[in-house]
Amino acid sequence: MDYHSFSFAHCRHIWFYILQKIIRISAVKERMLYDLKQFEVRAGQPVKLEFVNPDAISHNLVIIRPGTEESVGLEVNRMIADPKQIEIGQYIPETDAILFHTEIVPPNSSETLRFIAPKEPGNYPYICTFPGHWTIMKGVMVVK
Ligand SMILES: [Cu+2]
Repeated sequence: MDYHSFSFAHCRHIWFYILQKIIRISAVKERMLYDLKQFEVRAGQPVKLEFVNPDAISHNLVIIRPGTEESVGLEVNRMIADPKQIEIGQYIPETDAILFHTEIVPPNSSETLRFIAPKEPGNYPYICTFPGHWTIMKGVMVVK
């Protein structure tokens, strides 16, 4: 169940807030890195993830299925070669390998993602799909 199919009535239940995992990840200034390389959540746990970008260039945060880093990255590379995609400027390939993602977050701004962690335990990579970043700018969400 993803966040969007989670009804508001449930969200307002006190247990939702008690069980919710709050994560804050920042881009590292002048480096193509996240300040958090790994975090843990429980399977099916509500997650509030704040992504902060204090850097001078744009970044995003894209959570993908285990083992799909290479294939998503290659699709991003293909998008970069497409002038139409550069104009759109979001670099989110149409693939079910992508579970949750922020928009491209401009310098000195942030975006908060709310989602329900996958039910399947595993290592879910998160990557920045801004052109040229995905091979370096990444981390792992460990679902237990
Ligand atoms: Cu980036």
